[in-house]
Amino acid sequence: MSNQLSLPDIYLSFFMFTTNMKPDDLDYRKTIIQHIKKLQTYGYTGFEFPIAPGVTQDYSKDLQDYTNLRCYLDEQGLANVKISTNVGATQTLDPSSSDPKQQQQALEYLKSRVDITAALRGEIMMGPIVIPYGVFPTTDCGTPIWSDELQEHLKIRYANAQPILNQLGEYAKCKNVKLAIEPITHWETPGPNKLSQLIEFLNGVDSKQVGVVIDSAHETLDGDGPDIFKTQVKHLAEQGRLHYIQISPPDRGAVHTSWLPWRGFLEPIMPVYQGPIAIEIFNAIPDFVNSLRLTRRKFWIPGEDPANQYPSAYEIAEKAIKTTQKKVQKIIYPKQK
Ligand code: XLS
Ligand code: ZN
Repeated sequence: MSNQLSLPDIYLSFFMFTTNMKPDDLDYRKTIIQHIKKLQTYGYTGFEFPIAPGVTQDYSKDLQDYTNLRCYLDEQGLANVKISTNVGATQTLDPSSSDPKQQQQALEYLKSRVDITAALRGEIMMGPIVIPYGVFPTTDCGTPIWSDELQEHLKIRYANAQPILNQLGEYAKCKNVKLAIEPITHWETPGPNKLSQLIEFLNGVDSKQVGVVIDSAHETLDGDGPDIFKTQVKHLAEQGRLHYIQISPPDRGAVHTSWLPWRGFLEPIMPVYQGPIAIEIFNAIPDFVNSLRLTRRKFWIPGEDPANQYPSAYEIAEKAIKTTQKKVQKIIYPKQK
């Protein structure tokens, strides 16, 4: 029996190494090349680049820097390497703000990130681009807002953000970039935490350029379980909004030794999704240790850290892709051994 499904591209998130690609840093460019060339030998065909918000808000400089970075990759023989971008809203660049001026600034910022994605020849820009990542709302006196009150608060914020995301979607369409919004666990961010919340949000956004990334870590922690998940994936695929998939274990660490519900997660996805699968591992780099309360050891980074007896970032990345390929293969070709 012939099977129409083919194996997806597998990307690795640069969160294994950094939260900032430092596109104007000529030394770091060489490091990027070193990582990519090594990781290609394991089978990675693309990479997810975190695009740091930057401090200057000089978007034309940012665009030039990332354009130069792409040129450099091309010159180094990496023209075939695919790139997606990981972008977040920030506390001051927040499309869900109730201040129209801030919303416009957020729109300009997010458009600049679409431009960067296109300059990298990327077709997917993903991440928490509706509510700033990790910024938990408080009352004016600083008391945290949770549960029902939080959901009421978020209703207003989502309604604020919907028209902005729609405009961003129209802009991104001209640049051939899909926007994949990520539901993220409540341990990390106030919302959207669940696919159901994001689907409701998207009901108020016309542009189908605006869709979702489903990350297995968040889905496992905050999702609604395998039965509802099936119907959600089907619905999103029918809408043309299933833009991106990330494989990340619940502890955000090593993939090959994790409780990842491969079958329940991938079975509904694989028949309706043709895009790449990105492996996202949060290495214990300084930017993550506090915010994610990482107790585990750092996977030492070749070229940056002294070698030790524990696994390196490369070893973890190699085992992650092998495991993922095996699991995907089992679902696409269930009869093969
Ligand atoms: C997490 C996300 C990522 C960051 C925020 O799963 O993929 O977007 O956490 O930048
Ligand atoms: Zn993710």
